[in-house]
Amino acid sequence: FLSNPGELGVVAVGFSGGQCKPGVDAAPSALIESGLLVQLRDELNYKLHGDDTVHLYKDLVPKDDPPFRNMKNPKAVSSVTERLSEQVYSHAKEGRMVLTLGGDHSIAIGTISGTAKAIRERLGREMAVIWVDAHADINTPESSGSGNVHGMPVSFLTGLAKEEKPEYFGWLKSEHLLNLNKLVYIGLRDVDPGEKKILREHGIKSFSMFDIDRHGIGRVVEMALAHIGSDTPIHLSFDVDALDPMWAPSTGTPVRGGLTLREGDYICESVHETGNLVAIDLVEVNPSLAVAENDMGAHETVRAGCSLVRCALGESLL
Ligand code: EXY
Ligand code: MN
Ligand code: MN
Ligand code: MN
Repeated sequence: FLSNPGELGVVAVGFSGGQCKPGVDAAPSALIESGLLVQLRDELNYKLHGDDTVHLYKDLVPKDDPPFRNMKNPKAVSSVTERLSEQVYSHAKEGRMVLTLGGDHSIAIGTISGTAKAIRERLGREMAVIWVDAHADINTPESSGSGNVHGMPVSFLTGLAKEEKPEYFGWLKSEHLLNLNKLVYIGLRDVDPGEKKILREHGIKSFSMFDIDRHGIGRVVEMALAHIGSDTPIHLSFDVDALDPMWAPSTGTPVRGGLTLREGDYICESVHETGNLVAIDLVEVNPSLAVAENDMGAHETVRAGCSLVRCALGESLL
């Protein structure tokens, strides 16, 4: 194992500034209230580190935060992810597996940069990222049509998007960055034209829903892990919208034709089985987006999110 068995750093990030719909900041509390951390402690026998408070980072969100290079809430997202990067780094540096409960997917700028830096220092290695999502989240500020930073984290993390000013992600240094050939996508089905161009030009490894239909989830995960190589530390960043809205309707940008819950769980189980998992993010659960009055969407989505996390942390091991 590349992290100390049974030691888990938990960071709960109640942040929604990477997109425009309120409610995704309430996800960590909803996941925790539904019993996730208690299950990890009592059933999966993890020793949990870190406070059980949900971080809202209110002190880091400026009153005045006008768009910069087309990005919305740029200072807020930059300073929250900078703080989060340090939190994740300090867990990973101690050899703990790190679980981050988001929040929208912009927070991955913080989590992945923090893990990447700690793994470089602790193991002298470059880590890989498995990005499970309906979307590629690799727009640059200039290619983005929405200006929402949750559609851009991968471009900042790989150095495709660069900015010198520290208050606009200039705090990201080379030790925080992810190598483009250590990135693998699974579940893509809504990728912007500009993003397709980036994926193509850089030869980024991606498995879309088309590939999953063609080969089956078992073969796709096998190919994804083969691309990464055995013995490489893995950060799993799981956007709940990778799942079909049938399983996870309460999310900001649902796209039909996605993974079944079982396929999502299988990805998580397989990554756990490698023994190389060093960090996991669960993002984009938005309990306030119910589809109809009284519907069970939020409850089902929270339940699906808990299942993914438990599978990544070894629940299914016999
Ligand atoms: N590609 C679109 C954009 O850049 O706005 C949609 C991004 C949705 C991102 C969600 C969280 O994965
Ligand atoms: Mn995403
Ligand atoms: Mn997504
Ligand atoms: Mn689209």
